[in-house]
Amino acid sequence: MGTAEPQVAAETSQLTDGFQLVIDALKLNGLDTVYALPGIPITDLTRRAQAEGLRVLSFRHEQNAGYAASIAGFLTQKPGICLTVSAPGFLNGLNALAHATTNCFPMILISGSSEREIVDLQQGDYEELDQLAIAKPLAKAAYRVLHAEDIGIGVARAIRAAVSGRPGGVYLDLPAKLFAQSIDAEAARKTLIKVVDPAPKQIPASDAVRRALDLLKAAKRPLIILGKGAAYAQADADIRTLVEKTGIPYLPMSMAKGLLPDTHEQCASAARSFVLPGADVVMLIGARLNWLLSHGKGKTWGGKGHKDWGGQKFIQVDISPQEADSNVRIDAPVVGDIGSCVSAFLNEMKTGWAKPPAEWLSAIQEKKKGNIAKMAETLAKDPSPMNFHSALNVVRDIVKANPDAILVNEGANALDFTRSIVDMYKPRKRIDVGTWGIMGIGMGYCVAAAVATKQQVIAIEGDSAFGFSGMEVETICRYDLPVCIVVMNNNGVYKGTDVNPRGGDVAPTVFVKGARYDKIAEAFGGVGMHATTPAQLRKAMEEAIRSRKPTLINAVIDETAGTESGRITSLNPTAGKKK
Ligand code: ADP
Ligand code: TPW
Ligand code: MG
Repeated sequence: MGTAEPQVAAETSQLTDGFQLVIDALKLNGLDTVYALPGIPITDLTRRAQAEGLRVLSFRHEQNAGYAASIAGFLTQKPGICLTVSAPGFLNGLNALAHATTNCFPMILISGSSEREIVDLQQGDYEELDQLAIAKPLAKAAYRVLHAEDIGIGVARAIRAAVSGRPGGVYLDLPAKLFAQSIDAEAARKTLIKVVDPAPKQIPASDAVRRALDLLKAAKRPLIILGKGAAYAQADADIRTLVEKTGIPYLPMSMAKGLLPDTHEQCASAARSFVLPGADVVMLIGARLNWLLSHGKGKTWGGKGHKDWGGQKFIQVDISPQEADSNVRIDAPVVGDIGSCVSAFLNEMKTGWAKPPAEWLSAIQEKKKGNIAKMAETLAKDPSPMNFHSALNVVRDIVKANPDAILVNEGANALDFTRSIVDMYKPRKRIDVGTWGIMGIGMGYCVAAAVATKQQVIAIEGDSAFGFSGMEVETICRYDLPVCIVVMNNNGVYKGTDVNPRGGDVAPTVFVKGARYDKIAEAFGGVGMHATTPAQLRKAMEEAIRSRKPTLINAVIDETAGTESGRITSLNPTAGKKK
């Protein structure tokens, strides 16, 4: 610098850097929470984000941070942000990214990465990995930003990709060098984008709406199936009006429970095995005909053989035009966002609607009555040791008394029994293993549910399921979150009774017997409780909810209770062979 003048100009012009621009871009778009695990090259990003007022939740393992981000996306319709270091941290987070894509949850995995020139020549950089290439097949979209002035575009693209159309997981690769790049602050500010209308409405075509309603009107035994897409859409009042106005019985998929209260008279959950094969026209709203619905065919649907069509006609309401005909013929696809589709149905139905034939409705009521009475009898028993039913009878009462609490649920028997026994009363209050039936979502979901909704969280966890994310109890205690974890402790995967015929090591499904999971909470200053009876469990849960303190209840369950794989024993090839 030869003269004094340019020096002065350089001093007065303000500089910013890559770290700051990432934070500014997130903030500008209302993304105020980050689920993270610090380390090179993102340590300062977590610090500075916190200093700038973002909520930075620091985890013990990236997988749990990722699951937290994914479910935050489901609960809020804003992409959940997970932030990790390069290679191993990225790979730990990748599981959750794939999970988000599979479940149609909006999420952005932001990972720091190593130096491009070295990675591409495979010269062995610190934590070298071609992350972008690896993320691509598992993400809805994947982007890399190389220059600070492109951070605004990169974040904007990631947001749009995550929440528009069918939501999913997006990967954003930010190389270490990017963070330190300096750039004129005023020029940089102009590169940031506040995304306008990130998830535009998609209005269904009127002929598609009419086609669907004509089919539904002509049905003798109609059924509506609500999936987690319907829960995600936040069109709760219109969905309820549609169900009530048509008078059609409905089945909620697991995470759609509570969209209407499970105790609603049109809820057909307690007659599931009657309504699926019995229905002649089925309207799917935000639910796919995947394995969870036996692919829309086979014996579940009244088909003669394993893969035979049961004869139903299907209406499918979905934002993805590719979803229709994925498993069976869809006679009336309605493509659009659920809010717009349901309101189009309601508009078109203004002329009046006749309830379904009384025979169908009364047959369902009959079945429901029988099954509910049978269940009530089982729930009333008080066996010793406590079993899933007597423990879940307590959880059922607690959830009824606290309908705003969010229920997190994973395990095999611990999952299936909870889903069928514990009624939900409000939308988006039940979050669980989702489309893949994965173990490990538990504690990450607890953190995100508590942080994103500020509500009490109740987690019902199989002892195996809990183990996948158990260390995050420290995270829950650190942030003093109102989470009550109940570990259904039956000494193992499915049950604790397997024996190794050769002696020596215990069987692969068996854990340390009589383990005291409650001590884990105590280790971090939380409340640990040990419950061997329903009365003790009730008292412990009531106290946890009253105090809103992080609590872990070790609920001792009869190790002989339950079945292998819970309700999906038939999917297990070994179990199949035994028959
Ligand atoms: P479930 O497991 O509850 O049956 P799925 O995850 O299989 O639910 O299906 C959810 C479906 O909802 C997906 O096909 C997805 O495209 C769709 N979906 C998600 N959000 C919306 C929305 N806002 N409008 C319409 N469809 C949606
Ligand atoms: C990531 C396979 C399905 S269910 C389960 C496992 C290991 C645990 C069942 O035992 P738990 O429940 O939780 O004690 P309970 O009540 O029946 O005793 N790895 C992943 N996901 C899955 N689904 C598995 C393994 C599995
Ligand atoms: Mg178990």
